[in-house]
Amino acid sequence: MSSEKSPSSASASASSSSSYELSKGINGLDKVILRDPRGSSAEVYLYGAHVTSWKNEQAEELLFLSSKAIFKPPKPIRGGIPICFPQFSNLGPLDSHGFARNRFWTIDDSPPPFLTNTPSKAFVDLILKPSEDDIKIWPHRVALGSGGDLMMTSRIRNTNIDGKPFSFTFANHTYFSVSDISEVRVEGLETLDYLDNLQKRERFTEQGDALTFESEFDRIYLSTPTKIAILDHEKKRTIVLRKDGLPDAVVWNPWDKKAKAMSDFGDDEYKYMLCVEAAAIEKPITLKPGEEWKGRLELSTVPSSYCSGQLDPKKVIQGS
Ligand code: TA6
Repeated sequence: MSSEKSPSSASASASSSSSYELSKGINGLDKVILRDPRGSSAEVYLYGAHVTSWKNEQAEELLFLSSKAIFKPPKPIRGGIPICFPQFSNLGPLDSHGFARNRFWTIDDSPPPFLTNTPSKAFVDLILKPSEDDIKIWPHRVALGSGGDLMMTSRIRNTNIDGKPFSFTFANHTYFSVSDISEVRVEGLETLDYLDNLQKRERFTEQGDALTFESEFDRIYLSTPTKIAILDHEKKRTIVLRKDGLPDAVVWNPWDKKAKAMSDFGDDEYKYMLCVEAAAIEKPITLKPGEEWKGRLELSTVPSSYCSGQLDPKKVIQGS
């Protein structure tokens, strides 16, 4: 963690049902801390509505945050869960990955009603106030489930009054902490088509079984199952991603050369992280005025006795 001004904190409970702690993080940036009585926790910076920490009941960190991460706008924070919106990567006129990750969000004390109940009190609603040229609202809820699961629900509503539709792409660009990248397997993406960002986004079909990593990896998997698993036997842990409204999944590891080229990333840190990103990329989402989109990501951990092969799409689809 970079050695800048130390944090301070105060507890707050905005809307009657949620409780969280408001605190000063690195460089005095505002952050929210969510705690579950059983010990799990999460931290969200208002800068970028950026989750920078998710810990299980044993207080083990499950997300990767670079030791060189820069907590100074307009630089996005390297690690945790940046939100790529309203544009993924360079798929449009905006800066790479859009502006949501380097804007200041605010805590929304009166969020629009959530249709689904949030199973715990530990949640916070964040909203990106529209700037002069945007008249859309983006309520975003980060919640910590009673089992330590992390849930993120993003909603985009087009409130345009001039009848104009609004299109966007989206990703929860999650950096997971792994014991050793060369020992990790990703399940649930076998046999799927993907766009290879290392080959001008040419389209290929995934062979083999689970994904393993031995060099730079940057792919957009298309129309994936709703469940994907990251198996880390050394940590005796499997992280399960469940996603809704986010049909695609990006898998990224910069490996050594790209790692050296990134000033806010340690040269060796590629060995201890893997990005698996729930996303909507291949088919941009278009909202007519008054329409709303919702994307949901739920992260949970299971002991790695969970046997491999359970998430092979063929098996998942056959429901065996
Ligand atoms: O999600 C994968 C990716 O698009 C890679 O191509 C790589 O650029 C990565 O995101 C990081 O992007 P950033 O703009 O945060 O440096």
